[in-house]
Amino acid sequence: PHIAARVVVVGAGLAGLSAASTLVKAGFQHIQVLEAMGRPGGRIYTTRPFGQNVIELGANWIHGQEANPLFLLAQERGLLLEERGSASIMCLPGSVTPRDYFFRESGRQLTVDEVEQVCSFFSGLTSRAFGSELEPRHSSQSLGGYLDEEFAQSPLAASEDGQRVFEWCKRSECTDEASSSLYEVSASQLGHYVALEGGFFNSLGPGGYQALADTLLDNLQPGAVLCDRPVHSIHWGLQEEKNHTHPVRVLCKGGQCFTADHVIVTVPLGFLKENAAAMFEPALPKSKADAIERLGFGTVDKIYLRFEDRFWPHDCAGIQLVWDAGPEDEEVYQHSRSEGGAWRDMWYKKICGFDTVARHPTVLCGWITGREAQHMESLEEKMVGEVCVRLLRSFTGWSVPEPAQVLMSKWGSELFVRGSYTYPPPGVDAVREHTALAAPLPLPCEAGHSQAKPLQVLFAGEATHVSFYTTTHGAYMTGIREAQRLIDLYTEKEPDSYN
Ligand code: 6YU
Repeated sequence: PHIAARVVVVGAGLAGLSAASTLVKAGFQHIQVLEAMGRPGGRIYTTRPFGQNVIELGANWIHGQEANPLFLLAQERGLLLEERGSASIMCLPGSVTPRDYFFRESGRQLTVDEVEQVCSFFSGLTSRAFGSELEPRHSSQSLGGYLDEEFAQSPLAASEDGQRVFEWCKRSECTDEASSSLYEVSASQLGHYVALEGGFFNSLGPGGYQALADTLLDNLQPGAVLCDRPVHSIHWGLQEEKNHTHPVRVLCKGGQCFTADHVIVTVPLGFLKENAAAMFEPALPKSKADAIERLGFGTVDKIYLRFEDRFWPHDCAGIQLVWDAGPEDEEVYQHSRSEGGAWRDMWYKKICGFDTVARHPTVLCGWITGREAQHMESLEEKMVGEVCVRLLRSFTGWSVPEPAQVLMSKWGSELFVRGSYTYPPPGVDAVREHTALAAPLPLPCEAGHSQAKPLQVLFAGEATHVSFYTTTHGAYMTGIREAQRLIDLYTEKEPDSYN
């Protein structure tokens, strides 16, 4: 069918591109994607700063295989890495191997046994949270509070090394949760996140994540995606009797104006937190404004260091930093909260460690999260590189050369993103808030009052998925979900459930 309705999609990340491509395939003739940045992809950001092999500044992996449509798409297009052994693996408590070298601040290397025992105990605890197997007394606790309480009862807590490795586990888990601290994440709400079966770290081939975004772009007409078009405001509920031919008008910063029957908004939650109040006319309903405020959106950054030569042993997959008193140590955390900005001077203590990088034999990738990551973004790359080298030298005692190149992501300062991904803070009903964020406007109760046209403003994006938030497949599925609402509207099909 040829469907003449005009649809504007705001944002050309995975959600926006999957929405646009699904609509085009269903016969929609007038699709315009407006992207604020100079490139499509959003939080997929594949670059080549160190030669021809890719470096991912945003998403790296496809999480899970079974029932993961993005994994299937990548497989169908031959975009997956063929040799699984050559993928980059991020060192998380659940994926520690003997090839991960853990060092104490004193320069002493910890034994594999010591590290593995604590990490596997830690992963058991987080699995219970993700599996909704927490006891009722943990239901209002933060993830950090729950973990501390359980760890205190374990014999592993008797050893000082055990305590310090446990702190590393919490710091490292912050990269999964994109949070400043696990004391700011709800323990019980994590149970709503669904981890798909199959490898957690499925890697893409030589074209990286951008190759996957390109398969969606290929379905669109030339000119369907306009970059450098930041949307300034969205005016909806416009009525024909007042001479409006379409119910929605989308205004870009440069003054360009697009009229539409429907707009699909896929901007990140971080952008909404900062701009939603001024962006919509009429203003968003309270349920949506509350969801934007209540859900958390934190920063995860990567620091890439390229050296002329490799200085670490061949069997070493990464170097992990175990502090005597790091920022996820509860006392340090509470103290730094009461002391205001004291954590700024020690931002580098939030770096979990440095992992090796696939296809880049002389590159290390450091991980840092939260307010400390945001602070790092304000520093010069050269200075960040110097701090990293100082840490590597003092923890390992190895002779570490100056890096030839330093490159870091800046997701917290990126005006059109303002962070990395979504997490549920303590006390928040995550399912309710993700659902409220996803609800199209006008809401059914409002539509009943007037003769308002349906589905004027729709919402997609990672943060609008109840169980796959934080992920690329979640973002991808929400784009299809919103496109499907419109397809059903024009093909008069009984709508399915849109979850
Ligand atoms: C994944 C991974 N991965 C690392 C890092 C980051 C993220 N994720 P987009 O932002 O893409 O698009 C919106 C567009 O809108 C954007 O282009 C804007 O410029 C534009 N825009 C904004 N304002 C506008 C305006 N006014 N006008 C016009 N346009 C405007 N996900 O699956 N695997 O390895 C990682 C990682 C550093 C930053 C990730 C990963 C998250 C994904 O990147 C992200 O969800 C999607 O790309 C978002 O797509 P989108 O379309 O919604 O928005 C709790 C718990 C769970 C347990 N954890 C599970 C694993 C969590 C992930 N873990 C690892 C993360 C890594 C390493």
